[in-house]
Amino acid sequence: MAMLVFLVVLLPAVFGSDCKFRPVDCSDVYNSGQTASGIYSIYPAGDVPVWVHCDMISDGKDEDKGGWTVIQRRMDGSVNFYRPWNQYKRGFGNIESEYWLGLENMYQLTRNRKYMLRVDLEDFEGRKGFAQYSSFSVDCECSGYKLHVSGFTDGGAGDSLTQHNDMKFTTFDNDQDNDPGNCAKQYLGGFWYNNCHVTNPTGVYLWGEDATHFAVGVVWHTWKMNYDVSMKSISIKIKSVFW
Ligand SMILES: [Ca+2]
Repeated sequence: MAMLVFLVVLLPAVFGSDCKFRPVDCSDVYNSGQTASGIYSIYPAGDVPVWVHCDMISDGKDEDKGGWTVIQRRMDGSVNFYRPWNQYKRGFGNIESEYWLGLENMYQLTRNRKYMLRVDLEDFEGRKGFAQYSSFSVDCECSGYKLHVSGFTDGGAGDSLTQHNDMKFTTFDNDQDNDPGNCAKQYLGGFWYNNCHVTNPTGVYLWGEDATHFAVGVVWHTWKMNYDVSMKSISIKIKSVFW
């Protein structure tokens, strides 16, 4: 009897009212036995499906493998990231190549579960580095989608994100940064700009080093120590943790 009550109470929460499996994030996908990297639909807010790339193979410690929900990816310059607030809010791009998951989805995910974050980087010489953070969350739109990130672990790329902790999100049409001007307009992206940045993941896709316009590229400054160097690829991913 106890087991029956348990099933009746729990199953609708896990599978939804129509008994369809609704993973909240890629950890749920991974834990359901789907352990191949690729495109899956997740339900960050419980009802509306969102397509996302799940990274099931990011290396590191065993407990860090699998179940990473990719929230941003650059790899070939195929998508323009200089976009207005509403698009950063909802998400944009091509799920098979470059995309931004959307601030509202990030908020919905991180309001209900605790997440860690990992940034995987590759330069045009084929070198790789990463940075990992034990805690990541995004506040509601009513708080400017403020970023909370902490607990840095170095994977060779250094810490370019902690300086953006507690910043609100800024786009060219919504200036919430600490600069007298608009950092999104100056550096041609949309980000949790401070005054203004040490990383610019949504900047202009440049093919390596280019000093034509200062710091507008896909910069991760603590790795290259050079604002003119743009990454070949960057993948920012989050994974729910339980403690
Ligand atoms: Ca400003």
